[in-house]
Amino acid sequence: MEQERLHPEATGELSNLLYDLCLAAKIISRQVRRAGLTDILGGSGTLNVSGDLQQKLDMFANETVRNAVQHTGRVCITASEEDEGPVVCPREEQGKYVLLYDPLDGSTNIDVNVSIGTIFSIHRRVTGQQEGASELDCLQPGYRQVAAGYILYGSSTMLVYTTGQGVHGFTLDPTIGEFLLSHPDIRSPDVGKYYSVNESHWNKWAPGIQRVVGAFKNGDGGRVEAKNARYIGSLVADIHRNLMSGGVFLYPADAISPQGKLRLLYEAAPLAFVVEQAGGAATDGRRNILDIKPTALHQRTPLIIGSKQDVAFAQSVLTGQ
Ligand code: AFP
Repeated sequence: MEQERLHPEATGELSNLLYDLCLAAKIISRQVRRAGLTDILGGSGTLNVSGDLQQKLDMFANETVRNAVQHTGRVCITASEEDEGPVVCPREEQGKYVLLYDPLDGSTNIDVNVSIGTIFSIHRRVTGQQEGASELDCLQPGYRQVAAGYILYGSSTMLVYTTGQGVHGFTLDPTIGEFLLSHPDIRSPDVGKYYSVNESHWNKWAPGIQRVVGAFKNGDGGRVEAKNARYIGSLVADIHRNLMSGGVFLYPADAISPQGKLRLLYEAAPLAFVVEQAGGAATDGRRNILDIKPTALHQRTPLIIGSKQDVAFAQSVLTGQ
């Protein structure tokens, strides 16, 4: 609301959309906190469009986010990592925003009580009222996002978001059921103390990536100091830790996945917007993640993201500069 006041032209719709997402986050958080007590752990028996086994909580979160925004008149279309195609809102209810989201990232960690998260990305629609919303609204480069963020279901539940005016963190106070501003204006250190990567893929990486990860591990003749390793396997949790403490996260391409594993629209672009707004950077090895023009909803991208100087070092090695 404070930031909305900086924009006299603002109608309040974006703030209300963020409130809708907060409501979804509270419902998902409640369910995550009770997982294990209720029959909601485990696989649902279905695969998502990327071939991953869908967990029951994945599907619950997917529906919860969509239901929270679909009939509000603020959104015209939604697309989720868990659905094959976009879901267009009823024509008479189509609003001016587009919501892309990963409802529950890190689903292999659900059953073992490790932090998981929801990621969201908001664009302004590009289609007109006449033609109606379509996939075109979803296929926009990351630099056009009007807001992005994540909800982390960790030791506490946190909402971290940006609208392009810095990054702000809110912690859910379960006693009053509200997100309270706990981390205003989050800044990421320029050089990180952690590197986060799944090193079991080492033998499948190209020599450039091996050199980058080797440098983060052992140091590189004064260009990079050796770092400590931390890898949770839940992107939101790994990014959040590195954002707060300084660090670099890598999910590179490898011989089996030439585009890496992570999705551009639901994971890489929104997190890149957050991390850049906190003073960090994100690249696919050659290009700024926010400059990539998507051609498919479920497009994947290699991702190196985090403290600015560490990301710059990785990119300089990978581009041979
Ligand atoms: P799931 O949602 O299928 O668990 O994938 C999580 C994820 O997309 C991301 O959150 C992690 O950083 C990454 O995959 C972990 O992948 P690896 O298991 O290959 O390290």
